[in-house]
Amino acid sequence: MKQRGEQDQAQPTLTVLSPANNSTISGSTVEVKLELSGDLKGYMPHKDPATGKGNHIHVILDNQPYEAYYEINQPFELRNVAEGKHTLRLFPSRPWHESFKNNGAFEMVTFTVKGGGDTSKPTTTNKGETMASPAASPQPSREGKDVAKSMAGEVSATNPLLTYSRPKGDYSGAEADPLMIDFWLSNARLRDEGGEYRVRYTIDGAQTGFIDKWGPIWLSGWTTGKHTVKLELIDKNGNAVENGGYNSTTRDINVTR
Ligand SMILES: [Cu+2]
Repeated sequence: MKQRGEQDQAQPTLTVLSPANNSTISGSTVEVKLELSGDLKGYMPHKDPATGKGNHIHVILDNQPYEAYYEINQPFELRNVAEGKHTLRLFPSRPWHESFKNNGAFEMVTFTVKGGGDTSKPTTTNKGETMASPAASPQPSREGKDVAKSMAGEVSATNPLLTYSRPKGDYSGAEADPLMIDFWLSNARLRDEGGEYRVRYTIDGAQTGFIDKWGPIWLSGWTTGKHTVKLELIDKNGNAVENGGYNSTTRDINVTR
């Protein structure tokens, strides 16, 4: 903590240079380029090679689990993106994956991919004859991810929007106890902060609780094995708030010892 200085009190402002909002991208590789400004207090994404940890940006294609982007002076490649309309949601995060929640930290852009698909497979004619071989592999030094197939939801950038961040994936040992639940909230205030909304979490389809103040919560007592975590945005009448399907998200996680 001493080494980190004041950076956890930073107020980073994120700007998406690429893909531009409402742009069209040719081909299935989408280059993400970002700029950080504002009151950074020394905050800068970077992975420490020794520990494999560090500040990073959470990059969310459509409503898939986020990818971590560490070296923002180089582009991050989303590879094998399907043809069609997509959203990208991004926000800076600390080494322990807790997001910055100040104004300006969150960005959402919508873009369209033309000629996307599975470029690892050769292009073939309708008779199955190979026309072209797969392109050369991307430079291994470039950060990026082969993404799963997904499309954008019919999402409004001005309506209440809940963006699921953590937990996701695999946790082992001390990492799994406790586990942090963290999310981004746009265009909505929670009940204990002068608003009318609540975030409902449901663990394994059964154990339910509410978050009424925007911040991470930590839950203990995870048994070894698979679990589901669902986050939903709930209005004052107790109903789920719809926004392109993004306001109700379930992730599978796996806890090992
Ligand atoms: Cu993270």
